[in-house]
Amino acid sequence: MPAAAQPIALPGTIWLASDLHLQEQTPATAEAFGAWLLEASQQAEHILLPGDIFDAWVGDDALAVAPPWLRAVVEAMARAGARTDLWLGHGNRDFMMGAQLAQAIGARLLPEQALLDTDIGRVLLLHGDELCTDDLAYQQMRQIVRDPQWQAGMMAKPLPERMELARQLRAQSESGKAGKSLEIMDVNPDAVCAMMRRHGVSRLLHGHTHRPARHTFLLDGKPAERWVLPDWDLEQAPGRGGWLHLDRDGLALNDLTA
Ligand SMILES: [Mn+2]
Repeated sequence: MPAAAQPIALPGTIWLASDLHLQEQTPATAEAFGAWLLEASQQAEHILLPGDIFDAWVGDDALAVAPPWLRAVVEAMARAGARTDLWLGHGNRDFMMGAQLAQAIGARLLPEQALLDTDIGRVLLLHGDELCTDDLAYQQMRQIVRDPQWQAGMMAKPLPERMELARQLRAQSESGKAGKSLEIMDVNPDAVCAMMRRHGVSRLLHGHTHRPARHTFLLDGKPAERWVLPDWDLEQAPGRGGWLHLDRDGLALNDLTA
């Protein structure tokens, strides 16, 4: 996939959510996501889901044997996709989501670095993991698993084997994170500036770091901003979660639990 694709024209209201990390053990988060999708499909012209909606995705052929919780999520996404312009992006967990899933939910796949022409001008949308350049071990693994040849080799393996591999990768990632500092797992400021320069944007939106915020700074002497999407976890009260709202009046971070 080309890194810098053509800008996508998205006039009107946009709702964005990422990092729900849905899995069998997150029924409350999945239910909240279903309710959010319904509201989003009524309020927004476009729904953008830039990655880690699922805590793991081992291939679209898993749809055929989807457990009830996953079927319910996919159906909720499909209902939203039938009403609204729906876009799905890859995270570092669900990077194997493909055309079959997109088609099943009536979505289109976002490029890895998505330039969006919105009512407030051009913005760059990423999942965000590629900006965490201080985490060398992660970036090495990212290069491997995002390689189309590696993915094709993966898809050639039987589904149960891929499920087991995903389980192992997740356990590895969890234990790997435990030994890393919080700074290493955040975005690198130089990587942010380089990415924004490369695309000629003053606004960057991303998820991944689970640190919802609006950061303002100067990029080559001009005002710039970076909006970070929140992660979701509604399994224990009060829980957390939220989304980014974009319309002609600007951007706003909305708290789901407020
Ligand atoms: Mn992520």
